[in-house]
Amino acid sequence: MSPGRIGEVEFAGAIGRPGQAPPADLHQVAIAGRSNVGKSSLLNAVVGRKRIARVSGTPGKTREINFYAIDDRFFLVDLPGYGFARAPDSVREAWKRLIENYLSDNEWLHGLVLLLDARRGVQSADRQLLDYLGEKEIPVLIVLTKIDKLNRSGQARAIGDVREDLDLPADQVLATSARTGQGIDTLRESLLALFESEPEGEL
Ligand SMILES: Nc1nc2c(ncn2[C@@H]2O[C@H](COP(=O)(O)OP(=O)(O)OP(=O)(O)O)[C@@H](O)[C@H]2O)c(=O)[nH]1
Ligand SMILES: [Mg+2]
Repeated sequence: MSPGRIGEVEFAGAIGRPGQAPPADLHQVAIAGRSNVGKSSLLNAVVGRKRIARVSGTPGKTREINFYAIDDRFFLVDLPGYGFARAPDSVREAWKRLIENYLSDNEWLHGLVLLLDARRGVQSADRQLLDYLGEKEIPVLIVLTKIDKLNRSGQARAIGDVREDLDLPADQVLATSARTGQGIDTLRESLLALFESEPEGEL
């Protein structure tokens, strides 16, 4: 499948409970990461629409799995954030069930973009998700967000630390900023390239 460029973007629907079906049978790439890491902002930047996904300074803004149809051909999926310290255990458990249910046996899922805050790097909740993705053999793209908050040397250090923590080759950590647009074109290309690979269910 070759999705080409991003044209029309439309909110297609949301899933709030495990087992609920996506709004359509379309190929998918999901965006995941801790609460407040910048998932919705990055999605907006990648599709070139300022406010299609809701952005908020309050962690836990996105509580459902939101599906954005691109040219009616595939979905970019905005996942609810995890690791929000002030969320009660019951809420955290519900998010985990929802996300794991979505990720497991999803024959339409080509891969996941995992966002890490450039200032925080890899946290334990990120490792848990990475372990889970490894088990399921779901391809992952590692992306640093809010890189604009660091100066040049800070940026290099942040990228180096994540590469080392995750034992990744030099070109596999992408630094981005939804604010300045840094890394967004490259991210869009890498993200679209995920659609060229086989989805999970066809492995
Ligand atoms: N400086 C800077 N701030 C950013 C960037 N991306 C997002 N933010 C800010 O970070 C906050 C959270 O952004 P969201 O896009 O809502 O984050 P999210 O990961 O979708 O959050 P949840 O839906 O709560 O999980 C907002 O105040 C954004 O304005 C960025 O690249 N640079
Ligand atoms: Mg969000």
